[in-house]
Amino acid sequence: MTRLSESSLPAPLAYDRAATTVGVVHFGPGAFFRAHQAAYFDDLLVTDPRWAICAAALKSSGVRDALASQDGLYTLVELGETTRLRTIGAIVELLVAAEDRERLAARLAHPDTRLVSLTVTEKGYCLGADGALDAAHPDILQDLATPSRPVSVIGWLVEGLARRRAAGLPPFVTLSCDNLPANGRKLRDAVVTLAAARDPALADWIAAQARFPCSMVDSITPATDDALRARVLAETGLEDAWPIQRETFTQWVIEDDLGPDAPDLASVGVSLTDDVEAWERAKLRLLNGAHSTLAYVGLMRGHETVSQAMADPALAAFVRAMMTQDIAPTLAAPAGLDVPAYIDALLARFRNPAIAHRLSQIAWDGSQKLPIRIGATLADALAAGRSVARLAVPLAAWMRFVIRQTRAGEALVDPLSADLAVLGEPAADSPDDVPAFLALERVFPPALAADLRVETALRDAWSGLPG
Ligand code: CS2
Repeated sequence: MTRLSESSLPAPLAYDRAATTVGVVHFGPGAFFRAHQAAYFDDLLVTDPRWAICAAALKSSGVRDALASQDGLYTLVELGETTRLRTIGAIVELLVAAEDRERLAARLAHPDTRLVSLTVTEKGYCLGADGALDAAHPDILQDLATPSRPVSVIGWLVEGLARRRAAGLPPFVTLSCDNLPANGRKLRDAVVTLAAARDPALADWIAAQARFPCSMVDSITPATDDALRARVLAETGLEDAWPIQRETFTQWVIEDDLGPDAPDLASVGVSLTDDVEAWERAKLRLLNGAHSTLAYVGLMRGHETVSQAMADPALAAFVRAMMTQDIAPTLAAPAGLDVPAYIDALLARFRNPAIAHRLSQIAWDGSQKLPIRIGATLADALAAGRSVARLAVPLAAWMRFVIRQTRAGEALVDPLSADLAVLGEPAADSPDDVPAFLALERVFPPALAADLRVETALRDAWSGLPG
């Protein structure tokens, strides 16, 4: 079996890889990044060779090990009415931060590196419940003790920026691509806070000179499975250790603050706007909020994938009602976004029969995702005096999911898994468990937890769920 590599490529890429230079360092080379941002840069390289990518994982060597022997190349499979396969060549260097410290630091401090992007998921930001850097986070404590040997992505950004300042170089632009509201501002605050503990002058330099634009990213990307590997082999005749699949739809909206000397991302379909927060909010609350609802409620109703959950008429109707009646009123639509049409388009994307997007994948990290996806909407609805009956349903379903997983001895994929297991083990799986969950401050801000309307809605929602 022939392995995908530069020498086995059946057709040449649309650009000369050997002539590219690394302009981007990306932290978190998971499936989403390879499905989304890397594809945009792959398009950009056709006209501008300065934007090849060095992809860095913090600890895991899985991506490096899979892709290094195929020259960083991988197959991107777009699943829609027609299926499209393309080879992405934008990643020309693969590093593991914990193993390649000096190379990564040098790459961050290289004059050609102008952009550093991140997909490290919500938990990678090491933020507390208030959205500020969690100074008690074990990785942050370590970065405070040994700043030149960072372990967190925040520590790496500070180290990279410190080296650039020492070398008389301008800062790189830091671009968060995670599903967090105001992701760029949160990242800037976290970086400046950590830098201030190291050197106040460095923090001042970052605050004054570095850019941290916010961005909204979107493309549904189910995890790679053996069926995808087999399909790629069948269609290309080449073995690819880690192909990626995603829907055809892809969207990237970036705050128009990339500064001078930025990649011309608009030329490859990226929207640059002054109103990115409104786009982020609409996407996080409608798409991701509906996703998490389909995940926790859908799993309870015996479904495995998003399209199966959408084929359940009662669940599909519930999700639509939640989007139109509970979430949409909390959104100020940005110019160019027709919210009802957006909801219809999202529901159609969820029904995409070409995609098997596992609900269990979306159910990961609920403690991190739910406050952003549902909790914030619920708080707005309370403030406006509207009912929170429907919005309580995904939260109650998550609580029951935690209890059931714990009882079944299934490990929860969640940074709070230990705390959740402590709640799940003695739970009665009855509405009387609600107060114990509400006491989780990392998930439920005290004001929300103390509001009796919330507890009542959660108890009612719990009783209304199946089983
Ligand atoms: C999903 C997202 O896994 C999840 O939690 O809701 O990954 C979702 O598919 C993307 O944000 C779509 O852009």
